[in-house]
Amino acid sequence: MTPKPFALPALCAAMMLAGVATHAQTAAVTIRDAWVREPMGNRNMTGAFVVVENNTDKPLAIVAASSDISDKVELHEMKNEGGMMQMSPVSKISVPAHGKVELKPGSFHVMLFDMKKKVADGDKIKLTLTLDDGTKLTSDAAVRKPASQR
Ligand SMILES: [Cu+2]
Repeated sequence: MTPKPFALPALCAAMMLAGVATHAQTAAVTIRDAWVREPMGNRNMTGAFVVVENNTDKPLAIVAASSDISDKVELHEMKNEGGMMQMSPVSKISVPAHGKVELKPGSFHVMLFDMKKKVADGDKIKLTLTLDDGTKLTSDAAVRKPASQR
């Protein structure tokens, strides 16, 4: 029995279509490189950082964050005010259409307060961000000691 010569191209086309559809669905908004700063000394609060990419045509915003390790999680911004680094809560963090926002030390970040247990370099916690359109993005965030503290 020899396969029908036209069977293979038809299958390929079907697989390509399926591939494109799946890709478009999963890539609308992505979250990556989540990490948490190892708390300094005996403090039970710290910052969490992540990159959020918006591949859609409409601007989005991060409006809330939550974590399995803390019931008090805030969105923060760190700014240089009169030579002093000050951080303050913000109600949202914009993610431009076809753009990204990088939550990083010295800039926007997620603040975890009253952490339920001590975490150290190598641990993992769950970090969930909620967008203004209702999307929830969850990621495992690795606890790391920043290079400057090693
Ligand atoms: Cu903060």
